[in-house]
Amino acid sequence: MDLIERLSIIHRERFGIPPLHVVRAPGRINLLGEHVDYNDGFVLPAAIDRAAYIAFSPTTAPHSTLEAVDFDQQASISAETLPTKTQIDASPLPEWGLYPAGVMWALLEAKIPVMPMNAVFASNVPRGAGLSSSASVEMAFMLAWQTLGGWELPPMQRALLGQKAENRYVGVNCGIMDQFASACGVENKLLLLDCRSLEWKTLPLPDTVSIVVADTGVRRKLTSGEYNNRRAACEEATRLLQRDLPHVKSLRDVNAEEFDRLAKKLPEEIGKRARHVVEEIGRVKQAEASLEAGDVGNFGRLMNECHVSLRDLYEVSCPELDAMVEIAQSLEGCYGARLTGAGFGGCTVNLVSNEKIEAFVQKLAKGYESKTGLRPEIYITRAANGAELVE
Ligand code: NG1
Repeated sequence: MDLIERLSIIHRERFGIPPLHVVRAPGRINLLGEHVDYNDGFVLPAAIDRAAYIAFSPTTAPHSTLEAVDFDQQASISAETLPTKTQIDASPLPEWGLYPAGVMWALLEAKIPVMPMNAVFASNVPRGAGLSSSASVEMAFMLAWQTLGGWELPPMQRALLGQKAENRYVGVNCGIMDQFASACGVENKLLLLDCRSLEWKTLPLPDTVSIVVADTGVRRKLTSGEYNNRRAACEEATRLLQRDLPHVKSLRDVNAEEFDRLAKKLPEEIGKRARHVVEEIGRVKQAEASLEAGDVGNFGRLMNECHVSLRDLYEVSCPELDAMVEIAQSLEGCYGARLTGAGFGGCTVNLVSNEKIEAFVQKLAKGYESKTGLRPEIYITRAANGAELVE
């Protein structure tokens, strides 16, 4: 039984009627431009064919009742319970409930009406794997409330409100990339986003290659501390570079030559973090030209360089991610492989020739298991549409 059918059955069981609608909002992979969204840089993600799904209907109750099928838990929330992060019975909101509650909070802050609903939801985006499961849940709830509310916001506006929910309600200081990809994804296309101006366009991925996601099975720990610490290093680098380059507002404004000239003035660790960001933004610009010219070879090389930089300069990899990348890069048909998302565990993303894909998946799984003793989950994915009404 597929997920939508299952959700519809559960909705009927819980609420006595079939759902009025079903929405889906995808997770994402990022092909290039890692840890640059919060430095006003350029990113190159794609929405994927794994998503959060919500089956829902309006209710005359004054609150929304939400059931997370993956956790087998329910939570009831309303505008009154938002400030205390509790439910209508005053019990604390479960952690998963922070995402829909955050979306409701961000909508109300923007003076957008939120209609009470009964909803059941589930996701096949693995959690904590660098595939933006949280952004997909936020974008799915945003679309569900839009569908019931009779208002309509452009996808980028929904992404911005989702980011606000995550930053200010959930308390994760993320950039815009994840919500953007989940809201704005386009089937079979990569998305090039300027995280400063928020202008974006699609880029083609030749149909001779596929995207393979390899989950190390290692879940990141202590990430928010490490993530915030990397952000702080970038802010510090910006502040120090401003002494010589007063026009600089973020690392996005520093070019490679300027950085080479001034790097010695930075403390070693700050210099390494900033070098990754400056060079990574340069790589995304090169990637744009490579993809427009259909040069997958060069694009793959840029992905490989990105992994080295994340491993050695930004220091957000881990032995399992390095093993997965190293094995992938040694296999026939692999153009590029690197960790995707924040790092410290989770998934790698691989660009692989369609002709070699079956052997690639098999050999990567075998090689990784014999090296680490862990059984990875490896799947071929394709670039999918952003959040949409399915029924
Ligand atoms: P993931 O791995 O999806 O948590 C995080 C940030 C992104 C971006 C990447 C690194 C969150 C929710 N998202 O992604 O905004 O900065 O790391 O490129 O923290």
